[in-house]
Amino acid sequence: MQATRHGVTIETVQGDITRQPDCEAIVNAANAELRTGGGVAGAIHRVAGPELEHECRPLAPIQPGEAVMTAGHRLPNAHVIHCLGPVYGLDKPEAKLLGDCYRNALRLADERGLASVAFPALSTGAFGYPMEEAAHVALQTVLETTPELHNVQLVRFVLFGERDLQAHDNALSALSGL
Ligand code: AR6
Repeated sequence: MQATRHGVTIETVQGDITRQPDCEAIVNAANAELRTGGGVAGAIHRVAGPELEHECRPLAPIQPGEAVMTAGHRLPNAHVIHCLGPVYGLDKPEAKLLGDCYRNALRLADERGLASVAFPALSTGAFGYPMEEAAHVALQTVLETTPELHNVQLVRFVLFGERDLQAHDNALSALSGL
């Protein structure tokens, strides 16, 4: 599904975040130490190679809601934006912290002049955020941030499963009036 607001196209696809060669940056569902891990972080670090952890070391630790940028190393993307999502039920208020991740990642990409960013569904795996609630926060935040973006023209949500894609499509159509 696709919607365009203020010159920014927001799209949802099913796939793997490490296989988005047409995006200048991909977003990592990071841990505070910016080390490799399970899920998205494991997949990104595996493809990027050990140079990514090396570059991350002086940037850690990060706080929930924060975003930092590195190079993509052996990934097909020039940049990785590392976000620490909230742990559901622990880091509060969850919705504010999850929204901060999307807002801060988009602002960082825009400041660096990037045109395209791909996000996974932050916090919805190991961190336990329910998919429907997380999809609503993610889409709402991206839609709200579009008026302030000068360089970013494409925001892609890359969802692992069919139901995850459906949750994001539902949120996008409800929020954008599609
Ligand atoms: N591409 C797209 N989505 C994926 C991929 C992939 N390759 N792999 C998993 N997902 P998670 P979190 C989905 O756990 O909840 C890590 O161990 C997955 O199905 O990666 O923010 C870190 O080290 C889920 O819907 O991120 C942290 O400690 C979503 O991506 C912690 O987990 C996010 O799942 C971060 O937890």
